[in-house]
Amino acid sequence: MIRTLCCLDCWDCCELEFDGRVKGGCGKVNNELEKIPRIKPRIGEREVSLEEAKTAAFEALQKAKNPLLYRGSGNMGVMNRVTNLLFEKLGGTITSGSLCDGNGQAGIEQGRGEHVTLPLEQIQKSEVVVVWGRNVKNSNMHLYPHIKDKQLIVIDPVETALAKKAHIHVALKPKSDFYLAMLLARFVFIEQGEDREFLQEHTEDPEWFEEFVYTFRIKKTLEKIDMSLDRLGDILYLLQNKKTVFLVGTGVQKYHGGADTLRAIDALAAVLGLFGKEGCGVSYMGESMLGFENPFAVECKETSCVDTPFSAYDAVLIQGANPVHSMPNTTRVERELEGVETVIYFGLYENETSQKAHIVLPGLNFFEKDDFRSSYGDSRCGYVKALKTGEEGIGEYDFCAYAMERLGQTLPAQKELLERLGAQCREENGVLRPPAYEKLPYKEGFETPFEFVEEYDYKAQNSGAFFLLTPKYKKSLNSQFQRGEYLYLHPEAGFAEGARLRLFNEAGELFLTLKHDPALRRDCALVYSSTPGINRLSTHKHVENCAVYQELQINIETE
Ligand SMILES: Nc1nc2c(c(=O)[nH]1)N[C@H]1C(S)=C(S)[C@@H](COP(=O)(O)OP(=O)(O)OC[C@H]3O[C@@H](n4cnc5c(=O)[nH]c(N)nc54)[C@H](O)[C@@H]3O)O[C@H]1N2
Ligand SMILES: Nc1nc2c(c(=O)[nH]1)N[C@H]1C(S)=C(S)[C@@H](COP(=O)(O)OP(=O)(O)OC[C@H]3O[C@@H](n4cnc5c(=O)[nH]c(N)nc54)[C@H](O)[C@@H]3O)O[C@H]1N2
Ligand SMILES: [Mo]
Repeated sequence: MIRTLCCLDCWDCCELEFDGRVKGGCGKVNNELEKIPRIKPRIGEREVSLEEAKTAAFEALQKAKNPLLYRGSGNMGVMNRVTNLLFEKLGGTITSGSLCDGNGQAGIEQGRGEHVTLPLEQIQKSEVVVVWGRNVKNSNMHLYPHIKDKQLIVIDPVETALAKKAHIHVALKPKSDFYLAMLLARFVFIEQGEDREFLQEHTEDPEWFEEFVYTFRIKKTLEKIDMSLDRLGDILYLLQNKKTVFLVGTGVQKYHGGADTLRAIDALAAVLGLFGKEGCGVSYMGESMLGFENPFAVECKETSCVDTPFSAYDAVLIQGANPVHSMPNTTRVERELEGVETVIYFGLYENETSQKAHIVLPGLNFFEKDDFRSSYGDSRCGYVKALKTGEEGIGEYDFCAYAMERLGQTLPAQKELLERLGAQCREENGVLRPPAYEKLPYKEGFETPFEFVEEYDYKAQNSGAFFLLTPKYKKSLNSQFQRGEYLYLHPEAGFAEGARLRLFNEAGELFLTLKHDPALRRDCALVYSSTPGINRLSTHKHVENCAVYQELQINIETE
């Protein structure tokens, strides 16, 4: 029996057992990971041997004046980062920024300083759970059993499966979370429900913040959120003197104001005194390598992963990513990649990006290589054990070891690198804890007093009739596995089910078939993020070096 950890890019960090068959994990791991045919090595149109693809990939990078490494999050194993060491030696460029949670992370750090992950044990001890823009039943399904019997408040424009079971569902207008947090804070002060002691001890200028929240006028703000005063009262009633956790997801921060929104949610939590107390806290995606001495940290030139100017590079190694689908503004990405002499796709499956590649180097999946897994949602990490040998591709370590040898350089042994990571963790009841793990984060307060959000100068910049929501799909893992294919609208949004519709905005257009879904607001169009072409409708502009996928609204017409 082999025990290992799932490496899919997910909040959960599931333990798997293998005795010829995989046990544990989700359907994607059990049913799909190995069913999709592995991409074949090729150079141009010609299928070649793995050896030839490896040689060609290395030689293209070596010969390039200006090589770029573009790595995605196809595999959460830390060893994937070993390509950094190669690019440092090549004098190449790597990317910085985030397609994912960066906006929210920036907001949290502005308020709290270091962002320490809220451990599962605290969530388990809570009485009230506020699920704020996180689709637990789709994207974080292994958390569900731990919260299903709590008092649930779901804040989501969509009536998700979880919202249907919740005590309160606020189907707010997208992008209005900042205002909701401010208004709730205002009412907590009005009802004198604030945690005075906590505010005085751990926050900077709480009197100023109290005045600030009073500047949000009640009626006007309720309209912005599209919520009734009664609803607000219901939420406040549930939150009174209860152990409360906020489970915040990426949904609230796919906008220009995303960092401030996280800061506002944190501010509300501070007013209620939810930090450093048992069964309380704010959970959001954390930095998975926080506190680690990272053997793959390098000094390289960097460029943004959001609006990467690919054509400025003569060779690009795309590793564990599908940027032609996943990056914002697909039309721009395609144009940029056309200007690159050699695009190398180092991945598992045929997809939008492999179609644009000059060299295809098949990789190995996480069943086929030893690794070390850190996590952004779960306060655990651990060794990942190869369950079988992969014949159809090459692992990141082996490719880099080969390339370094040809450069006359050596790479530390894989085992040594993995042990360097493991040695920094501590074991607790059979679970490996990362160096930054704290049982009760912020128990001693923050490094410096909590800084309240001071302004919100976000203005809607576009005039599309529908907000475009692009959440995660249950059957996909980003663009891997089964892809989404439909547009979803409320039955009363004005279009007939089955219609072929044109979605468009200033970034581009996309044609999709309509399905009705009464769980949606009438002003929202939902297209799962794995749906081919979805990012023809998003902007490559960014804040905090993070993509803002839901910033642009869309119009819809019959084809
Ligand atoms: N099955 C599956 N699981 C996944 C993934 C996957 O592709 N498939 N991807 C993984 C990855 S990379 C990530 S980053 C995580 C992300 O996991 P989540 O944070 O759950 O991200 P999303 O599914 O994009 O959005 C969550 C919710 O936000 C809501 N939402 C949208 N706009 C707003 C808004 O303005 N305000 C509020 N309050 N809510 C809003 C959406 O309706 C949705 O229900 O999931 C991971 N897990
Ligand atoms: N419109 C819209 N777009 C989004 C989002 C959204 O919410 N809305 N979400 C964004 C988010 S949160 C994220 S995280 C990004 C994700 O975007 P990407 O990082 O591009 O993720 P994937 O689409 O899953 O592509 C991963 C690829 O990695 C390959 N792969 C898997 N395992 C390995 C491995 O071990 N080694 C190698 N070499 N390759 C491997 C597979 O072939 C797979 O196709 O997408 C973003 N794009
Ligand atoms: Mo993500």
